[in-house]
Amino acid sequence: MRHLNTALFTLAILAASPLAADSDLVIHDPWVREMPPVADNAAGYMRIENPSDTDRSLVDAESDLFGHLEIHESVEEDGTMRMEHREELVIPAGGEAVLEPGGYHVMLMDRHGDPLKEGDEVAFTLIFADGHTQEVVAPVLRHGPDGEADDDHHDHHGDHHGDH
Ligand SMILES: [Cu+2]
Repeated sequence: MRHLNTALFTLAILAASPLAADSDLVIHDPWVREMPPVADNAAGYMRIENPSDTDRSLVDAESDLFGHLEIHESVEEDGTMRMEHREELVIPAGGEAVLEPGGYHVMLMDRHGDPLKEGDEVAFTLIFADGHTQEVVAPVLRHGPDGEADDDHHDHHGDHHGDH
């Protein structure tokens, strides 16, 4: 009986730990930019809050709707926006990381299904360096939560993806 109890207790810990880890990061206002019909790639944005006392590091992401996801940062060079692949995005302890047009984003690449349209929702999973994961369900928006203020970035972003 004692062995059985120990086994059950271990299972309970294994089952509970991913949930406990998930709950210490808070995803705010996730959204994915509506795609032009010809595009295979889309960009996802959000704010990730880390109320814990350890730095966390976003290293990857995956989605059933896309073949390949990457962490990108848009950088301006000689007046032109382009995107660079980043190995990680650190969310500092007690702080936050902001993914927004013109900066960091989750790049959803190699679309499997129909292009994303405003009103759709996209589910993807954030993967952290410590092995924990976080599910995100993001609405697809044409202009983002702030309206039209970021349209300049959008145009550059869209142009870049057309080159793929
Ligand atoms: Cu990108």
